[in-house]
Amino acid sequence: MSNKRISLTRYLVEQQRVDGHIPSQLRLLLEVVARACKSISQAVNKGDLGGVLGAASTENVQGEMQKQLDIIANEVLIEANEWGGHLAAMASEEMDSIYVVPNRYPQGEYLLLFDPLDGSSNIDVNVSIGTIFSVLKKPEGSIGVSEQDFLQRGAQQVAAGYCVYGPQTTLVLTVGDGVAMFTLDREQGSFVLTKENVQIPPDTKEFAINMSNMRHWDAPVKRYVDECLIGKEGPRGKDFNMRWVASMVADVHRILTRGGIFMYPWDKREPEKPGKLRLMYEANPMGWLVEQAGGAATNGKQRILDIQPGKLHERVSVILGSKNEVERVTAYHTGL
Ligand code: AHM
Ligand code: MG
Repeated sequence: MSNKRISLTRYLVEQQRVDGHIPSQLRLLLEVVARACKSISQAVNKGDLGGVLGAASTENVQGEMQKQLDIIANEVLIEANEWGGHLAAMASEEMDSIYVVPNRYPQGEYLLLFDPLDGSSNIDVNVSIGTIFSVLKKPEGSIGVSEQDFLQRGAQQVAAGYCVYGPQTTLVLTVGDGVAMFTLDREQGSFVLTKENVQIPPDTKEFAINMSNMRHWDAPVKRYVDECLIGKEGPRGKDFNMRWVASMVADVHRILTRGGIFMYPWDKREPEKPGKLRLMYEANPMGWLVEQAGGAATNGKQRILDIQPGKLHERVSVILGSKNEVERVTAYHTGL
């Protein structure tokens, strides 16, 4: 990368103009999402000073208690995005059904899905959290907009990303041409390109999984983790390290930065649930980012991005990160 500072705006304009990767409506959408993330970042930074910590007295559609910041972040994203004319509708972890852009505003061609504040259990303890988003195109010829329009495979995403609120606020983005990272310069108030062409090394010695669920796992996941734990003396012939932030954004950010494997697999606690994480606004955007950086993402049996969603808040088992490790865990499931 050259020494000159490239802002997110400039990066997107160049993607639009030089490379033809993004139409102007999509560029506007991404700028608006970035602006919303800046404002969420400010609320996160204020913490107790802004009175934003602690629980709200509501539950979301998944039956999880909401935190005040979950609700604030959701509102910030909706308010920022509803009036610009780039969207037809939005969907969020924190809303039961889709939010159609009110008819006082122009309707756009895109659909935006988000987990407004991922890692909710880390909000009050000052550990990294983030926003995850996925962008789809409204299917051609559909009249009005319905939940059905959202039910597209992850492979059909036109943009995806996340913003991690940690020691730095970093926005990570793909429009299908690799992965770029932008760090928030708080003095200037703008996101500045700090990494391009992000690549995940194919091999790793670091795994991320909630080990307290071990007794509930299925045999293939147990086998993989057991082999990591045996280390040098076992079939892997090397020692492994473990990291688990419990914010998917932070765990995936580490993997995009230095490699690793992240798993939130199906387990026996609630066997009818395919997993904990949500397909459309957690696994799909993260899966595409990881693939765009040379990694892989599966549910143990198939590529995440090939799964046809049956409903908006569908859950999925997630195994993603360094390609050779993800392929190994997947092979333990499929027997191939
Ligand atoms: P959330 O969207 O309600 O925050 O839940 C998703 C989070 C992920 O960020 C993280 O990987 C996982 O849940 C943590 O789960 P656990 O509490 O089992 O460690
Ligand atoms: Mg989440």
